[in-house]
Amino acid sequence: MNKDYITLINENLQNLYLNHSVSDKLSESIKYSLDAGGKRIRPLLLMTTLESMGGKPTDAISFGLALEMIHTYSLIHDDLPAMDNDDYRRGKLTNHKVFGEAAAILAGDALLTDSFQQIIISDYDNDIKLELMKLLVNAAGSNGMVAGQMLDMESENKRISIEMLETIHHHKTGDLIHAAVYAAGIIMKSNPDKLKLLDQIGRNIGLMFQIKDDILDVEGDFNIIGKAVGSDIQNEKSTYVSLLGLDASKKKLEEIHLNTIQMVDEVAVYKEPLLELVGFIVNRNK
Ligand code: GRG
Repeated sequence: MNKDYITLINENLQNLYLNHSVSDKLSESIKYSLDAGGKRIRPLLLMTTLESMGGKPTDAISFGLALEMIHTYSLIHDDLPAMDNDDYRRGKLTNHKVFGEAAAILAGDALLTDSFQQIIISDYDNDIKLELMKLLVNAAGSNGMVAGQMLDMESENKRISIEMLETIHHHKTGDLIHAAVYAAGIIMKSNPDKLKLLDQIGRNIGLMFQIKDDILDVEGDFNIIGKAVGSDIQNEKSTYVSLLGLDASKKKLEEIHLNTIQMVDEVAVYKEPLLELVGFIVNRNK
């Protein structure tokens, strides 16, 4: 995992709301969550995929910021009392616990809306901007993350099939992660064969990310992951672990990892950076 990339992403995120003065409370609420210690997996994935494809990692910044802004909004809203009702996120009080529910809703609304501004003001060619917009709208909206969240809420306290679980995570977590990987191909104007491989790699990484998240909910340490452990079991949520068992979940994770390594091998000019990041996602402890 490239620490310089994380520093660059953090610097850019910190500069976003420096001169916003229409509402200090809104800016403070947004900055609190943007700067709360996220791993920056989505922009990192984009920068690293670009590097592995022989592109310029800094070309990732604008779209990477947009992804992290949408991701941050989704976490703020997910923690609200009407949704998961969580008090802690990344080891800190959740946004609504500090700023109140209304401000937390508005901080999420603002982050979502402002994310598109990052693409509009970027240096990408207009045709690339349009493709990136389409990708982001599909990944985040009513056919993407929001739909996945809805299905997830509807399936609470129910035993669902493994197919339904995959559909939920394909959208709820997978679509944004997929967009991070696929965007590298759009930015580099890759040919259809490479785009197809990036599409599959992005899907695999999204799936691995979620399986690992479910495993961490059972095996993780609160002091490291910064949120309650065992919450899925307590909320009677269907997860890979509850449907397949811990060992089968780990095996599935390993299989998808091996398949991903093969595809990265095929598409990358320098495979090491992307393989290292994928390894981090599979082996992370938070
Ligand atoms: C509220 C519209 C709306 C959507 C919420 C993604 C999501 C949809 C909710 C998050 C619920 C959750 C904890 C899902 C598990 C996978 C996941 C997205 C974990 C958090 O992502 P990380 O690990 O977070 O990248 P950090 O804190 O590192 O940024």
